[in-house]
Amino acid sequence: MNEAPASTSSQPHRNGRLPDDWRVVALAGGVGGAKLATGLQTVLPPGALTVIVNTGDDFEHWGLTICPDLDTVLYNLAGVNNPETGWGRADESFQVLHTMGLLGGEDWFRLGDRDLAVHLRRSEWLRQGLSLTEVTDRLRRAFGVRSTILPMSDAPVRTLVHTDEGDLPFQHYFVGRRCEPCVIDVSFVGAAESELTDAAYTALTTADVIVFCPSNPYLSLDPILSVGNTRGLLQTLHVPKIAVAPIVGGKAIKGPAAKMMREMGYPVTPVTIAAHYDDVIDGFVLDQEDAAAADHVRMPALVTNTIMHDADDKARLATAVLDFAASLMPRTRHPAAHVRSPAAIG
Ligand code: FO1
Repeated sequence: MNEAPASTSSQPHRNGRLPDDWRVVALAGGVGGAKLATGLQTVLPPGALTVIVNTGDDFEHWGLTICPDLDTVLYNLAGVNNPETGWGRADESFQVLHTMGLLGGEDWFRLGDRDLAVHLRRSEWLRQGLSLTEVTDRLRRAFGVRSTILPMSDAPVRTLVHTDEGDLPFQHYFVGRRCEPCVIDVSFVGAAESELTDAAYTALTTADVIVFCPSNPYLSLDPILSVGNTRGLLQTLHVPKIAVAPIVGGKAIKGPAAKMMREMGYPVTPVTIAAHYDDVIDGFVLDQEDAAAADHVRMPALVTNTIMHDADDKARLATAVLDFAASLMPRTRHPAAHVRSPAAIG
């Protein structure tokens, strides 16, 4: 089966400074991460991209295992995502959800009919004893996606949002309560005891470039960094590690990142994001609207247009990120010789 209506595999890949055989790993959450991952897939040679995806948003619903971020990345890389929401399928219907509501079932989380088939199949394969990594790869192949998609962990990790209304499981905070409660802190239940999958570990330790996609740092990328000793592992990897700011002009590109930052007492600027990743990245990309903030980022910074409306925007940003990574290469490959440029220190 190939569910993808149109593979992007025929698109030419970039001819920048990055060698063709480089392996790129993207760390991604939901919609923002999936957009940049799609751009990276477009501009890289087939098979060069691996996306390690947050599974802290996963939950059990209708007796099924739902993995929203894995599915968002899958649908975007396959080109079958809903372009308005960024999550879920295009050309979706909601007959099952409607009937579920009529039967008194839970209908606050909008599972579409096409989407539901993925949850049914995933849950069936998990019950048969396959790992989430194996299930995700089966789905990837079925949808004709040429990039590797990996869950951060095969063991359950569940994001818990500590709010002024008490502790809320992630989807109850995000969808059920529309991110309205005031966030005090976030924790990742099971993360410390779990570990990166072998596939994710190998991808990271053999990567030539690691990209932190413009996902919510606190809800989407922190869960990945919190799995076992992933943060410590990243600190030891001397390849360009580039983060793209999800905050532009004092607002989140999408989702509750800016609101959460205010609630947790952080200035809503890309500088806060760069500082958050300070120990694990060596390059930072921020939007041209925030050009002045680049002077306050304590590492090499690239100022560019980070807004991704369409496929060209995604490819353009991906190319800019990869070229920036290539420009950092000599310094990061030889950390002893790493000299920060005075202009970038600010
Ligand atoms: N987000 C919503 O805001 N409302 C929904 O009803 C909803 C349903 C949904 C179904 C499948 C799926 O894969 C994602 C879905 N999302 C929905 C998105 C999801 O909750 C969030 O985007 C992520 O978990 C955050 O990255």
